Amino acid sequence: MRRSEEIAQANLRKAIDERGAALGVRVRVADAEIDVETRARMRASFQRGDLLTWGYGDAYADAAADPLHILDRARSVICVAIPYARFVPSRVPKGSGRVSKYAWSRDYHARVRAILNDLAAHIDAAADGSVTAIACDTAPVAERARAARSGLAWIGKHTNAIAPGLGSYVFLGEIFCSLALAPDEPLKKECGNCRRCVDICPTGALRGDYTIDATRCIADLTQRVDAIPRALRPLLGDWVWGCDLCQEICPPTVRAGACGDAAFDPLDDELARPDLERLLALRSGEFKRRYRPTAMGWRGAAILRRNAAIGLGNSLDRAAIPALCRALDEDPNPLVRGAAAWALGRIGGPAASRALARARELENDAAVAEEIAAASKSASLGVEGPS
Ligand code: B12
Ligand code: SF4
Ligand code: SF4
Repeated sequence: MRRSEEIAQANLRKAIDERGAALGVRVRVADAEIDVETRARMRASFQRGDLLTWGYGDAYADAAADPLHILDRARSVICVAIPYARFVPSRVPKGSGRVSKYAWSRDYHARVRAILNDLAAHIDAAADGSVTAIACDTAPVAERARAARSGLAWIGKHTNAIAPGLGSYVFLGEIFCSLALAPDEPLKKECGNCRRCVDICPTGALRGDYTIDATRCIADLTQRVDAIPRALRPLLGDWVWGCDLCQEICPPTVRAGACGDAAFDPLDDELARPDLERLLALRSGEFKRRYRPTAMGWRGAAILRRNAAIGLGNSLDRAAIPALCRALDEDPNPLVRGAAAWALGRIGGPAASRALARARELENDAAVAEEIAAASKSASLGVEGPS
């Protein structure tokens, strides 16, 4: 490389770092080579069925490991970490559900894309032409692995990317660039003997070898648009969207504290700790106003009502029975009626049994009728019965 090119690149890098710092994000640079190790790890994961609900296969792994899939002239990848940890609202009312930190603010994609576009515009302006393409989340990019390659973060046993000093509550985004910027060095860090995330995961999704069976992860289960497997429902506890347990316990993330951007504050208290009965009765007006602007709005109102029913069942609180009966009798969506039946079966007792017997006479949907039959058995055994 000529001396003048070296100086131009060093100046560009300085400008990227300065702009990143002004935006409150961390930036590192990776090469744009095919990541052969990641391709192999992803293929193995998909073959095991770890990402079954996502329909990923070899073709996705090949694309995700190859930056040329996003920008055919790519020679470097500028990896960006955007911290989002904010304080958990102090008010935790009885009967409320839990929402992952990533989902209670305005949908993060908008903020992340605005940051990436801003940085990319600076790079294009410095290069005097269009040399960039951005990606965040939805494109086939192995974002964690590329972040690790750039030295932005290292990958923990919970499979999240951990940025030194910021922890794992960081969103990732990339700017693919046709200029060959000098890459940064990967970090030499790993979890050692720590297994806190593995031990706390309620569903056993984490294997402890830096892989996950995502079909058991609560983040995946609460997004499912088909019925959540019955055996896993009790393990959801009160999570109604996503799950943070494996990160809440992770030492580097705990040490980092609430270092996130204020754009990721809960839009309101209700979003961070939704009242489960109110969520179970969610209708389209409130959904559009309160939930659709957030990541919780991705799958529609009925999925949130379904998740609220499961949370109420897991509360084992008989005070929830009237609300669950209403949902079982009146909710237009079979998934919600099925989950309400399951919740009544889980809480159990005479009132729940009577409601299930009544609903059995009236229900026309075969899948819901099957849920009611299974729930009736549990209900008659009371709260100590099987789930
Ligand atoms: C599908 C998906 C999910 C699925 C599957 C998650 C999973 N672990 O694969 C579900 C719905 C479960 C999910 C959950 C969450 N997700 Co998600 N998800 C994605 C998405 C769209 C694709 C991920 C993917 O391809 N998975 C397949 C696996 C095999 O690949 P991978 O995890 O990306 O990378 C692995 C390999 O590269 C391999 N690897 C490669 N090289 C090396 C080298 C070494 C040394 C090691 C050890 C491993 C390794 O290990 C990596 C880690 O498992 C990405 C966005 C994207 N395009 O990348 C966001 C993304 C991974 N999700 C994100 C977030 C925030 C979450 C949640 C925290 C949200 C929540 N709280 O509910 C949880 C975390 C749960 C968890 N423990 O993983 C962030 C993660 C940020 C971060 N700091 O890591 C991403 C990057 C979105 C973004 N742009 O910010 N997610
Ligand atoms: S997000 Fe929750 S369910 Fe998923 S791996 Fe972490 S602790 Fe387990
Ligand atoms: S909790 Fe421990 S094992 Fe899990 S990712 Fe964090 S440091 Fe690694």
